[in-house]
Amino acid sequence: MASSFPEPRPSEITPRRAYLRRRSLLAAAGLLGGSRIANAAGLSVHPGPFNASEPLTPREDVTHYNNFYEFGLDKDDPARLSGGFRPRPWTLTIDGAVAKPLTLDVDTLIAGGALESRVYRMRCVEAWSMVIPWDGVPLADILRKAEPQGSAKFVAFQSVVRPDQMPGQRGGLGSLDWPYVEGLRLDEAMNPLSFLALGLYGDLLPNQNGAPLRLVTPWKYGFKGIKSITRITLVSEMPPTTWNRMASNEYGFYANVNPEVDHPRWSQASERIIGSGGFFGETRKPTQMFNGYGAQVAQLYAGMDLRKFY
Ligand SMILES: Nc1nc2c(c(=O)[nH]1)N[C@H]1C(S)=C(S)[C@@H](COP(=O)(O)O)O[C@H]1N2
Ligand SMILES: [Mo]
Repeated sequence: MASSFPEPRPSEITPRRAYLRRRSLLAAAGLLGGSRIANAAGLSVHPGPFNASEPLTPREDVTHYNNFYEFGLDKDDPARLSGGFRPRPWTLTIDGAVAKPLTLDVDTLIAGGALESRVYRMRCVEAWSMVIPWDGVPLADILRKAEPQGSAKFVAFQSVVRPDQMPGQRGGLGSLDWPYVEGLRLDEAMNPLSFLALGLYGDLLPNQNGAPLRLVTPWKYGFKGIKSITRITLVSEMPPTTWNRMASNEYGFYANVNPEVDHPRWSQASERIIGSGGFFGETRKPTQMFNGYGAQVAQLYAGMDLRKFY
């Protein structure tokens, strides 16, 4: 097993005060800022459904506490090391078991003016959580354009491979196999909650959050939310997924948030709320089944043993 993800990394167990101090040192050295320059455009969006009522995680935390191994393993690596990534122009290909294979230009999709905003809870398998305002389009709308055929049972997603722009892809041992891949069952992908995010906090998606577009499935652990997607392929068999390939006893294909099924190395019963740090440190709260989205998704798993299909 080459990589140790997601054994909570030093950046996570670092007391928050020390972490912030480290960040301000980096800022003083001019090492922060990442992609913000390229992403100044405000998006035109309309409010969508399923908005969480919890307080939003501050933008600074959403954009500086990231998992994006293509840019490094530490939480601050993606913001620090993604400034040279060029997410435009960009095309998304949809192929496989579809009547109409498509190649979409992402800027055309954004200019189409149909973006909606959604506030989703996000729960990482490492037992921390955020509440994030995304801007994007329902995944089902995009898949329907390609007209999935009867043989399509699963949806396979693939991230970009650009070792010249992604320092984490240049390392040999100790990293993942590229490209990062993920998958959903077709009915999960068509569920109204499944979302392709193109924006965050009303601006274009920053590089570190998966520019120019990434998946968001808020009832699943964060690692299902594959970033910088280039290809979506409709397939008949369950596709391989990056973390399942790394450690299948720790990360299943479904990856539904489930406080009753612990990770082999830690409890999933509660979560650390990122950005809630005050004088007494960050707050924890109990984790909810399906991250609180059971009303929307529980029927997808009726009759399945969720201890077996984790
Ligand atoms: N391509 C790619 N996608 C990825 C990852 C990654 O390393 N590479 N990390 C995943 C994990 S573990 C999490 S928790 C979320 C983090 O998304 P965020 O940084 O926008 O919060 O992205 C997911 N998508
Ligand atoms: Mo994660």
